Amino acid sequence: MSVLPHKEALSPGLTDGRQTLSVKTRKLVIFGALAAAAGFLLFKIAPASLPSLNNSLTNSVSRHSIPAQCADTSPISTTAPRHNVWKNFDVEEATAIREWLWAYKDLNGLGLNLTTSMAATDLDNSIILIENFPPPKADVLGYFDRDGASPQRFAQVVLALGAASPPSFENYLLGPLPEVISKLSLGDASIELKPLRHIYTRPDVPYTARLYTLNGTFTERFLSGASGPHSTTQPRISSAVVYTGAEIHSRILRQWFQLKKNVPGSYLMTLDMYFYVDFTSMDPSEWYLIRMVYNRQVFNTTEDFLEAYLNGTLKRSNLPDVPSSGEEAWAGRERRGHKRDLDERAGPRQVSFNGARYRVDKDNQWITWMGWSFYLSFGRDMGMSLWDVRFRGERILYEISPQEALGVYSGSDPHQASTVFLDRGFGMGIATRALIVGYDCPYDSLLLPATTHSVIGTLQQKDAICVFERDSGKPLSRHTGYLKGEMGAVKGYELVVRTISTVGNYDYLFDYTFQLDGTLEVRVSASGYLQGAWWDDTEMSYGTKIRDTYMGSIHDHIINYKFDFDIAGTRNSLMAISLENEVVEQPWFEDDWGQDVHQQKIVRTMIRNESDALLDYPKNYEGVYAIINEEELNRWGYPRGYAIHPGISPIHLTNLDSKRTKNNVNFAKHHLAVSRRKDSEPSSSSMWNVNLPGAPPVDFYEFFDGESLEQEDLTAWVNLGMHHIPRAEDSPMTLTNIATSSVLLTPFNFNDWDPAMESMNAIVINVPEPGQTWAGNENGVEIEYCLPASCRQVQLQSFEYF
Ligand SMILES: *[C@@H]1O[C@H](CO)[C@@H](O)[C@H](O)[C@H]1NC(C)=O
Ligand SMILES: *[C@@H]1O[C@H](CO)[C@@H](O)[C@H](O)[C@H]1NC(C)=O
Ligand SMILES: *[C@@H]1O[C@H](CO)[C@@H](O)[C@H](O)[C@H]1NC(C)=O
Ligand SMILES: *[C@@H]1O[C@H](CO)[C@@H](O)[C@H](O)[C@H]1NC(C)=O
Ligand SMILES: *[C@@H]1O[C@H](CO)[C@@H](O)[C@H](O)[C@H]1NC(C)=O
Ligand SMILES: [Cu+2]
Repeated sequence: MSVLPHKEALSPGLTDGRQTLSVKTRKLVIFGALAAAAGFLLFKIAPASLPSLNNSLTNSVSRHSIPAQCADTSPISTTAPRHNVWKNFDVEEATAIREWLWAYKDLNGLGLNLTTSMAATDLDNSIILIENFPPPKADVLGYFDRDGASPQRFAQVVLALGAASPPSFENYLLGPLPEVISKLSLGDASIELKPLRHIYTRPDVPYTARLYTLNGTFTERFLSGASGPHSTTQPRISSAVVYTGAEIHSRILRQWFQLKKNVPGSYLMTLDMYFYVDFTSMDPSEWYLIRMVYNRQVFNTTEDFLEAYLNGTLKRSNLPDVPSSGEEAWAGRERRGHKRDLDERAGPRQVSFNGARYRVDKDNQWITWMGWSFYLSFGRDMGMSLWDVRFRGERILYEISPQEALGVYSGSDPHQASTVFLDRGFGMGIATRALIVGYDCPYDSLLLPATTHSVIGTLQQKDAICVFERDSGKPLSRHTGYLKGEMGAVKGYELVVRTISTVGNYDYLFDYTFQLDGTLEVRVSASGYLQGAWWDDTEMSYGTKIRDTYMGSIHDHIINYKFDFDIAGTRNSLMAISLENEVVEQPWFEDDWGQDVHQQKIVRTMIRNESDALLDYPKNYEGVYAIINEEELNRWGYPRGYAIHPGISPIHLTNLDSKRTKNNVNFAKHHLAVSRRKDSEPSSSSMWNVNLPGAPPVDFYEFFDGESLEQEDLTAWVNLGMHHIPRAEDSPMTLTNIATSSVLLTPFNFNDWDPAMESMNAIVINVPEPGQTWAGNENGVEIEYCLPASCRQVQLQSFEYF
């Protein structure tokens, strides 16, 4: 292969836009040394505009030698110090557990009477969850910190008992599991299947809490087949279907439907027609329409509606928006509008020229970077969690995990005004989709898989988690100064771990960003489609019109996180640091201004009682909360601590009095809360909270029962979120720059000084002696001059979708 024909082959490709160009780039790398010259040229000119192609070629050749291929940027493998006790079961293990459950007989010789999950209806018993149950913390600390035995493992098994009477959901703990779980055998008498109730604040989970499957017969009967791939409309549901009040034994399951156009972007294109249906019966033939609403007119039956239509008394609403020609795909993602200057070029991409700077134990999903280390786990309800998060060898957090994603809507129509989504019910873990590499995460990301075993079976999502290091684009610290050692900067490198969960219309980006000074930023961002509504003038106060007949409805998002801090051990306390104003008199002030001084002061208060630990950030952020260890002091005598520092939009729920969120979203009603950490209080919500607002399986307020917070193991429950006031630019999709919220967990006298000063990727500049030139000390770290691998193309052939 000679260079010349290759160049000729390239030229036409270059004019065909980015995709052709990238393919060629990749080939060149493969062709190796002979083609390297051309490869280098191409790489250098790739971002340049086409007319100057020939000039660039000649100039580059004469100026530079050809760099070698960069070192491999794959992460360096390592071995976790302990095995990951939180990792979910693999396929073999889950299969063994499933087989055990199928074969199980109780003392009376009765089995579980299971039907295969995929084939099961509401009337059958089926497995809806098999998941690794986190071992008691004490056992894990024994194993991790005191060389104790590896904790016994248990599976959490959730069954839908539709064939039981009364039907219900039942949680079980199965175990202790054998060391090799895939060798689980029914004959092992020590293995038990026991009800798991201690993690809930009510004893039972009624069957009305179910997420039923819409039965085709039903849509045929009431919606005249207004559903299915060839229909012009499709039904969409609101949530919070069971109004229980405070009644534990409510047996009602009702839900509003709204019709939407069955075209791409249908989430935005709702129609002015609503159905209120009773789904309480487990026999779909007994489901019934309570009433329907059209153009603010209420009908008890579809026949009444039809009669009003035929006898001419029906007040018609406007015809749904008809897009003008060329605008039909307004709700899709196809590019539209003018080309912007230079936009035919690919933008910058980050390259780790010197190779990856993190290590990974893929089997244990354990990652280390710049003094940080952590394990990952993955579950059906909320997706990814982080465990045993350490900085410079010290555990900072035992667990970080999202708990719930709440969406509460308002409107002047029945659907919007009754929408409450708690996405844990749908399963944000099983809603985690393959990442679009190069878009969702940089090309050089490490991709990790996620496995869940739920009602939809075993789901192995290959590229579910990405890990990458990035340059934050600004120094973490810097100064311009003139005395020795004053001038310089530390680069702001960060390690990001990300997953994206698409729950119906919305996409949630979960980010954990580790920083060099020991700060961990936790952030959630949203994109995807708004929940659209039908626009008419009565909706003015409840959202924003985005087409002639469509609008986005106002809503709150609240995402609750669990932060199980261990600051210098598990004995921790909660400190509120606040600012107050004072007026003091000082003898040395006496002339023009008088002797009194108006200034602020720091007030440090210990919050000793759980009952006082439902907290809001102070007005104007005048203060901060910190988890501290009163017995472990830094060199200057302060208790070592970590502060919970509000980032962007650290909100709580606006509407605190809705009956639809009476007791099931109590975690959302303050900015944050701190409770005693307990194995029996693992989560602030549950997959059934959504449907049991009055008496939910987890009532968060019950965690706050007056226990002492003085030098105890503490958990902080922190909310992120957004008051989403829709705007025209939410169409077609919400933007992650504004729809974002964050909190920073940041050292607060944890150290004696800034530990990021350890960083070698830093410069010190000294003012030269007269006659000398400026020089900087960069600790010998040099950026390699090398040819990076070509961008990984978006591997759509292996893109997983279901
Ligand atoms: C087993 O479940 C089926 C429904 O799947 C039900 O019809 C049957 O009565 C159940 N059998 C027992 C013994 O409970
Ligand atoms: C819907 O319910 C009817 C009545 O119980 C049942 O016969 C039918 O099989 C169900 N259809 C689906 C798709 O589940
Ligand atoms: C609709 O049903 C309600 C409750 O059953 C009843 O009070 C009302 O009169 C009915 N309306 C009409 C128009 O039939
Ligand atoms: C038309 O039909 C509606 C709905 O059934 C009924 O309430 C109304 O009385 C009817 N009006 C006339 C004029 O027939
Ligand atoms: C916390 O406060 C409650 C209510 O004032 C009180 O009953 C309880 O004894 C206090 N707990 C402790 C540990 O002081
Ligand atoms: Cu929103």
